[in-house]
Amino acid sequence: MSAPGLFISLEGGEGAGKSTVIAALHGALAARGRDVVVTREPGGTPEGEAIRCLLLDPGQHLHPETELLLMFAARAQLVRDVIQPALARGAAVVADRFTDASFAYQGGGRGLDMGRIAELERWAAGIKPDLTFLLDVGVAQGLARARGRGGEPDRIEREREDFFERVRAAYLTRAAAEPARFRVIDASLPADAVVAAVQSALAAWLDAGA
Ligand code: Z5A
Repeated sequence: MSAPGLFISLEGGEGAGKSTVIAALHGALAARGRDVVVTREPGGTPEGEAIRCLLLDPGQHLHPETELLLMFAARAQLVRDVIQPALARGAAVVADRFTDASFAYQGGGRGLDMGRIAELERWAAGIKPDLTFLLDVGVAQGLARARGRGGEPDRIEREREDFFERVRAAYLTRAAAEPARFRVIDASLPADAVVAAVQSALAAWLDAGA
């Protein structure tokens, strides 16, 4: 019998360092013999990547409701085409963002009703991660890192600092409300310390019988 699937998500604001941590999570799970599938949102399927281009294009003017529905449209496709089939065959899915991002950015950042987002979560996504790492870093520090990467900021990266402060607050509120699912990691630390904290929390969770 194959091992049951594991669904792990990674969340955080700008410059939290998700890319480095994803690679470490992949390595740690593969070292335990897991088949690992990494996804990203918005995107992760051909249809979702097309939606991502629209969402991040600075030339688009999207209403908050449009933005929310497009996030869920891409997610609905990803869940059905990639995540559910992977979990069904016993893989570990590592998601670079999932529905918590919609609560944080569209709920916290844009001020949309959290109850409406919860309805979409039930209907369009239909699943929740088993474990969520929230990489938490102060907004100014995260934005400085993201800007240090160079390149033109996308449509959402062009938001003001107060938007990202609301995003961060909404993430922390969700983490406090669901302590069994969330692990909040201090992402202000150097990258190797962040990776070590995530690996240790993952090992503890797996060893506890996840
Ligand atoms: N969004 C939304 O609004 N609603 C939703 O439902 C979903 C998403 C799913 C695209 O997401 C946008 O969509 C995003 C949220 C929104 N908007 N914004 N803004 P994304 O995940 O594709 O984009 P992102 O958040 O901008 O991710 P990213 O650019 O890949 O960031 P990251 O992975 O967290 O950061 P990084 O590239 O790993 O690190 C940034 C830089 O900092 C880089 O140069 C690193 O070398 C450096 N770094 C990383 N960690 C450290 C540490 N610990 N110390 C020092 N320097 C570091």
